[in-house]
Amino acid sequence: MNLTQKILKEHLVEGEMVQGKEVGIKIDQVLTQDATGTMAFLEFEALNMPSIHAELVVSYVDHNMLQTDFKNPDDHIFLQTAASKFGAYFSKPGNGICHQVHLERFSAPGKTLLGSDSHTPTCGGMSSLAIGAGGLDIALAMGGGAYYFPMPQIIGVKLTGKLSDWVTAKDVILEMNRRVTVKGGKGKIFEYFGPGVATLSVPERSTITNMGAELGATTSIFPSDEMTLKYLKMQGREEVYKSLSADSESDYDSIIEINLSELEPLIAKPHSPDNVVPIKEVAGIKVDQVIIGSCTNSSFRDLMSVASILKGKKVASGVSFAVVPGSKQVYEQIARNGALADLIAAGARILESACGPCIGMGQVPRSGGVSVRSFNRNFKGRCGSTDAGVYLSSPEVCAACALTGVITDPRDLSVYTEIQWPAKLEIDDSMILKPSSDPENVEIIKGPNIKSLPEMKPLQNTISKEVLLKVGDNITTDHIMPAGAEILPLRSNIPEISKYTYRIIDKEFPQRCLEKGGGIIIGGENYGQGSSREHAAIAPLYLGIRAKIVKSYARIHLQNLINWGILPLEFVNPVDYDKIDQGDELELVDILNSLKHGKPVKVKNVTKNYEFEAKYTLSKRDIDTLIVGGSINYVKTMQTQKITA
Ligand code: MIC
Ligand code: SF4
Repeated sequence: MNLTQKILKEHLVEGEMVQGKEVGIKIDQVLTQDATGTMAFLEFEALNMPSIHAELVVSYVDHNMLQTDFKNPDDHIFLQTAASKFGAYFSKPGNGICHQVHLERFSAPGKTLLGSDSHTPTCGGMSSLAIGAGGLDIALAMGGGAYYFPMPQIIGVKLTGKLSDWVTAKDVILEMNRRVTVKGGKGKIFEYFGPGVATLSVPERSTITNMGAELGATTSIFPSDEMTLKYLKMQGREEVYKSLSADSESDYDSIIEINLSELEPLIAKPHSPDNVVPIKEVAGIKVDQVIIGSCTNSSFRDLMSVASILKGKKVASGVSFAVVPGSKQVYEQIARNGALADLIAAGARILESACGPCIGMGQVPRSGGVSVRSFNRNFKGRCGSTDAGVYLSSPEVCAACALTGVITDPRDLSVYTEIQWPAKLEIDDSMILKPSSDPENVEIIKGPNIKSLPEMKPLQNTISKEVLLKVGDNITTDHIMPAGAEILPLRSNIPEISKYTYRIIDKEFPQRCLEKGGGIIIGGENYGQGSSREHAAIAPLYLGIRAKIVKSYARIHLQNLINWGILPLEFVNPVDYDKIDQGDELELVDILNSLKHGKPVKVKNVTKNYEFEAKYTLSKRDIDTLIVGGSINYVKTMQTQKITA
């Protein structure tokens, strides 16, 4: 067996490990972050679950960090009290980005981890089977429920050779993005193996598995070996170590080979993480801003490398340069060993440990500006400006650009220095709070920004509605429900946040939905790629969207639509996509019967007077969930059935 199959087998509670068939797995660890966590905990409450049953649940605060009014601090205290009452650990604001902290302090080889964030696969670098999901799936897993998903194909990624100086783990995943594209990983798990693996440290492996999210993959994973043990020892957690790997090469559905020695520094151009070219193709472009940080590249290794490049030098006059340490541990470590002083002396603006600019929380580039970042996503508008161009590259490339003021191949810089890791890192878990030992007496504090969940209604047999929006391929959840400093604080207030739905594409969309009493959305390939935010399903639901018809869906968004009772249909014939226009009146008939019998749904275009068929990729559980109006209703129905039985 390969490593993925081994972990899945050990956690399988339902189904068969046959590609495409639904499997249910036991989840050992759960992580939430504040921007999705408020919903996850409200949903956990709505499901009437008295307390947490998963082995470990950690609630992180890392996204909504700006406290410009009461909203974000209200969310923080809600999350802190809810964690304390229900039995979760709480990582305080300032302790770091969920994925970085989880990797350092909690992840363990062979564990399953479900996280309400699409970059949860970061812990795949620690040999965890780590999957991102929407809030409702998270709420169920916190209660001890299984996580269901279609059994993916397992793709082996064989690494040979060794990275040359100035070529990094980021270049490995950028190369994967270049080859596989943002939609090529759907329904796949990428499992790394081969002699090159041993040359990569755990944080480097985690850079690769983190940005595997940008392939649309279910997750990515590395074996657990001497490097894993070394990292766990530095974290003082060697007791969780176990050696894990695949049995043999022949165990993969297919194999991709990457010779690390042949890679060169790469960069993703605006506005997609798969728009990857060798750095020399864009070298010389003037740069206005450089930022190092995000869950992809903000580890001790990354910041030490940047500090050693900048030591004794100054950032170019035209560049605004910011550094965002990934965790308190990283921050404290570089402060104590002097690297922070080197960064400050070079002219860096040091931010608190958080997602920050990666999610548009500050540091928006100037109009038409060029920003080079060590992040994982450069979707249009995500940085807070729709006309700025964001490039994604390694911390080393970022440092080179900061020094010269233009896009620069770091190989043109000075001599390369190896990073020296200490035998043991600064360990201080005082910002991770344990759950209360007296939960009965903990009061959950809900400020005025925390509103209740929208009502979920059973699916109707006929939907007769207008097409209120038609969009193209690769629409991201950042398009559907943008983030940023203005909108993110509304994550626990659906009526308010719904006013921003599709804002980047069509500002009038929410108003149109309200005027028309809801409608249908038409989309292209890979619809809903990117983040796990279920607000991209809940806000349209609140506006009256009950069905979408697209060419294909991204994994997490599809599950979020099902969980919230929005009918996710797909075109059988792509030509039908071309024939529909925004404003057409569609009639979806005999929906319930079609779903129950596994038949396509008939759609009549009333405006243009023709009919076509729409298909769906849904398991029996998904269909039952949709019919009753989403996961909360489904679980309640199951609970009632159990009681009456
Ligand atoms: C992101 O990187 O887009 C986010 C913000 O971390 C999201 C979660 C969210 O929208 O809250 C993700 O990746 O899932
Ligand atoms: Fe935070 Fe950015 Fe990572 Fe998302 S991708 S978890 S916003 S650092």
